Amino acid sequence: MIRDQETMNVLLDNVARFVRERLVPNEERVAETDEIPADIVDDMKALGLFGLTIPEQYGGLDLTMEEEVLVMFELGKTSPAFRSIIGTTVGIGSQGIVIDGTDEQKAKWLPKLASGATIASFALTEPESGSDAASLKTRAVRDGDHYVVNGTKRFITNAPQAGIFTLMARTNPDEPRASGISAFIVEADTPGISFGKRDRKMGQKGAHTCDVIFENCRVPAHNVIGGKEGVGFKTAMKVLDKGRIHIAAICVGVAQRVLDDALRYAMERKQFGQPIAEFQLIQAMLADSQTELYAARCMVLDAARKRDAGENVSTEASCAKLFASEMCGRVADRAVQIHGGAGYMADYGVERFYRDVRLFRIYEGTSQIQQIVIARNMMRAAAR
Ligand code: COS
Repeated sequence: MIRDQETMNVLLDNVARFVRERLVPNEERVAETDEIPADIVDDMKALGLFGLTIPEQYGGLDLTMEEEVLVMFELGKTSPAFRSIIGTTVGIGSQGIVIDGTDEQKAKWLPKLASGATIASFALTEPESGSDAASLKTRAVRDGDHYVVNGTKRFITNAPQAGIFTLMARTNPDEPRASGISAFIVEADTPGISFGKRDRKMGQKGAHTCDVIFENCRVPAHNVIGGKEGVGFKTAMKVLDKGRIHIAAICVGVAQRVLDDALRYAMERKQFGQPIAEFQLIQAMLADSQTELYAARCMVLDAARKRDAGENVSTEASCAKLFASEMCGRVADRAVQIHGGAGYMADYGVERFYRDVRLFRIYEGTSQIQQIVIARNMMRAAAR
């Protein structure tokens, strides 16, 4: 749902210009330094990018899902690390509070997230609990008006920058699966929290992940999201349903960027006396990429509109994330191929995207987890 087309056009123009003029020229610098310059982060705050999905009453833009994916189509047209620095605050780090938080929790945290003053991060994955998220072992034991948290969270995006974590921990040890899990808001400077070394990654330089270690960390009981124990896994799944549509939209944006670059290269690069774009085997790669990109864009928009209409989009979110992330991988692979030898060389940038997009098929649920979610939902619907 688009609430006001004119306002939306202004926002999309602003984001597109920001990507073109501020982010694209800094891609190599970010890749080399593994840091997003502070002045760029400040500009992102000024543009309101941290508050895209925070309700207006708390200072955000309160974008609908359709509006959010349209913005991500634009923001995707540059290195994914730029999206990543706002991504957890716009998405998985904040949405637990937005969807299931109490009024007090919203009033306390959302304004700081909307302005970008505080970065939110999502702490679900553990050393022994990845795809099987319900098996997580981090414990939160009630002690008076606090919980004492012990455990380790792994590969946590933006953990080094985070001001708060949406933490999933087990409050009921007698329930080894989902119903024993609660969601918490945990301030990053709470005593008992420490951080592992920054992970060294295949790509997405400038986006940082690390372990977050909780040792007898005392979290106020009123920080249980929604004030209710035992429903934290459901909160996490609701957050991921939304997050998966967001990631699928980013995949569309990045694929568009690399395809644009490949097309430009194919039209400029001459071999056998003519631009290589004139050769049908190159055209096949361009056309297949365009077709798949179009399909992914349609899927993302449809899933977003259905979510805006209040429908359960667990299946559509997984379908969109599965298809768009796999599509993006294929498009990046073809873009390298179209560039030939230049595609393998760092100076042309396309190999960097090839490495960057590999993550899309893994985080916020691997392609195989999306397949499981889709098939299970199909079987449940058929059984009803
Ligand atoms: N929305 C709301 N509730 C949901 C839900 C959703 N999308 N999906 C599941 N639930 C509920 C279920 O209804 C069930 O509740 P009841 O017991 O009351 O019926 C509960 O959550 C447990 O669900 P389920 O039994 O399906 O859980 P499983 O352990 O079988 O696993 C998967 C579910 C595999 C889908 C989940 O673990 C998953 O998504 N794993 C990937 C994790 C991931 O994406 N990690 C990335 C980290 S963030 S970068």
